[in-house]
Amino acid sequence: MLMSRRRFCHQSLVALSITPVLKKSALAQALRSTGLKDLYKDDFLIGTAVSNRTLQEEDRAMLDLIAREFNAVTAENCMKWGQIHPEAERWEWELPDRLVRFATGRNMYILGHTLVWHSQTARDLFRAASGTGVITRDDLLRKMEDHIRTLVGRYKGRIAAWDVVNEAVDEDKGWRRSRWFEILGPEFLEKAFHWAHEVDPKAQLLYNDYNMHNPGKAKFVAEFVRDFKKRGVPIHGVGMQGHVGLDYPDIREFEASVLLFAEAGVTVHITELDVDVLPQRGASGTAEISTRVEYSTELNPWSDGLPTEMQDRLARRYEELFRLFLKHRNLIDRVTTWGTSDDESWKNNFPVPGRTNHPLLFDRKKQPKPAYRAVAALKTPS
Ligand code: 9MR
Repeated sequence: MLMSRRRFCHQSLVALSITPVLKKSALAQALRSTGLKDLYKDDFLIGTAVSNRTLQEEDRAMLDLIAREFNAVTAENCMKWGQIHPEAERWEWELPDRLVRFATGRNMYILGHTLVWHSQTARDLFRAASGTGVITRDDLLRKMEDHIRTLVGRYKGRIAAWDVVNEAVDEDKGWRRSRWFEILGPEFLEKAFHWAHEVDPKAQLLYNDYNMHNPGKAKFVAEFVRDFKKRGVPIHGVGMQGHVGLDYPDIREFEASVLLFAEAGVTVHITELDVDVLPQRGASGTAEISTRVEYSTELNPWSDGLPTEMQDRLARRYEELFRLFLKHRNLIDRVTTWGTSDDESWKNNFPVPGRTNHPLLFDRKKQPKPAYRAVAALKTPS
């Protein structure tokens, strides 16, 4: 399975012979020069998403932290269609090039996110060339092909894996009725996979979606993955985003989906992990980005920092998730958190704008949280 894993040969941590009292400081010391990526080097890649701000400002502190802790990076936003290819003849290469330079120089696994998605598209993508009406099927296919060939081609051999299609399934209702689907039908997925594969036959090609623990959604995805494989459509992996909460979903549902995708013949990537600690209201336990819930102070209880008891709950939840990932380390290629420190998380503004969320492994001062230590401790001999 993991060509990628073999490429990364990091020095392993010297076994720590420590008493429980010393454990925390010994761990901290050991991790100063190394990171989670080293602890998990025999299990799976450990990744993070890199924000536009980090790339624009060339934020040294953040980039150093990323290089120390992670061996895989995903562009959080800068490779999405609307950002990298905002107009038919305009490509914005600067930020993606910076990311690829940074990661290539450090021998990191780079994940291209994402080739075809219904959200964050270019303004004119679905408009007819004449400027009025909807684009024809053939013209849209041509645009998609040109986009994929140009983007995958530019980074051929350097981007190890692509989220080829993102979020094309509408929970347990089947295909999402997106513009892509309305104009092209489900065939758009196959075309995207074929073109990406033609351009870079060595790249791992993934289908990526949220709420993949939902049994109906997982079944639908596993079925089309099987069908693709049977018909020679080049799909190699499924991305389970993993935008979860402290008590949803049930870990057993998450596990059932990992097994289902593995049985369908692909590897599993955990692509966008974060754990929402804030109160839920309505349909807020989802990553459907059109969801909006109005702000109120009751929905924002930890604006001055996360109390110890909540830090512990978060740590236990991360521990539970990583125990599951370790249990299925032969099926899982990569675990990526959706951002590095809490201040940069999309969860501060979703689904309620303007809150203070604490979903990641590093706090607002870029310091490791108890959740980080819980994840590290799973791989540290005591
Ligand atoms: O984290 C991303 C955020 O900065 C963007 O505003 C948002 C809007 O599209 O997208 C976020 O990332 C999404 C990812 O690309 C796909 N899965 C869901 C993620 C969270 O919305």
